[in-house]
Amino acid sequence: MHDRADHMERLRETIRTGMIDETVAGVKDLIAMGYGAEAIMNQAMIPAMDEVGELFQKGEYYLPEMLVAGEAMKQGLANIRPLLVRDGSSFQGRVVLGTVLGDLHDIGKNIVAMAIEGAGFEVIDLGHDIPPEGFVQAILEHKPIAVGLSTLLTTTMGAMSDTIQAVARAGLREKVRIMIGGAAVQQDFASRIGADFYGPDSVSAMRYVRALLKEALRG
Ligand code: B1M
Repeated sequence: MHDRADHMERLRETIRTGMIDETVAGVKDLIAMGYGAEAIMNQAMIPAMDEVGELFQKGEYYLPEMLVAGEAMKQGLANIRPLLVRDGSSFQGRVVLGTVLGDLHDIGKNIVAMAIEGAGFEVIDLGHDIPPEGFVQAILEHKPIAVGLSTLLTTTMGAMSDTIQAVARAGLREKVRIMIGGAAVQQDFASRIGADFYGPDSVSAMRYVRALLKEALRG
């Protein structure tokens, strides 16, 4: 019989080694044991991704291992989603999210989307590898309260700046707030490229859009 800590450790291991079915079963077990979404993500799932990143950096993992671990993570998260996302009946406003051009990483962005949806917002998730014009089009079409850009690669940080400039060129900069996040970026970069907000994690991003909504309702 395993105790609770063993279940967390086991989930970390199944994600790290890309065992998809076992990951889904592990997430379900932890939910049945009464763990909340944040505990499961913060104690097992996100640390597993960090371990995968370290193994890749050390040359012990190659792209295929990172890929299957990422897939296990995504399938596990799909089972966490119902805990975080309400039925949408308390619609509060719309937020556009996407990972910028050249970057295929979308797990962190998906977690941010779940947190924001969970707070009652409608999220228009554009996906990954989104060119600046894709964000501009989405702002015109959906008129969101905020746009969120995510990136994990240092090589695609420039695409964030390009996107903000494209939004400004389209005459939309005053109409929408832009937040950025993802492991490659920090506050000083956000300030430098003229983003309105840098979110280190999903909760801060969710709090920011909530604060924006309060401001809009007051305004
Ligand atoms: Co890639 N990868 N990867 N990868 N990968 C990293 C990012 C890397 C750090 C690994 C390493 O070397 N240690 C490294 C980047 C180095 C760098 O640029 N400094 C790297 C590399 C090099 C690459 C490739 C270039 C490898 C290659 O081809 N040689 C390649 C790039 C492909 C491309 O995008 N063009 C590549 C590919 C991949 C996979 C496709 C195999 C897979 C992605 C699967 C997927 O996303 N669907 C993958 C994975 C899984 C990783 C690691 C292991 C895990 C990423 C992850 O999901 N983290 C990663 C190592 C690591 O991060 N430790 C790595 C968990 C996630 C919850 O965290 O995304 O940071 P994160 O999100 C957080 C916060 O940052 C924040 O909230 C989230 C929740 O707390 N946040 C926001 C994120 N977006 C936000 C937006 C906001 C606010 C907050 O507002 C809008």
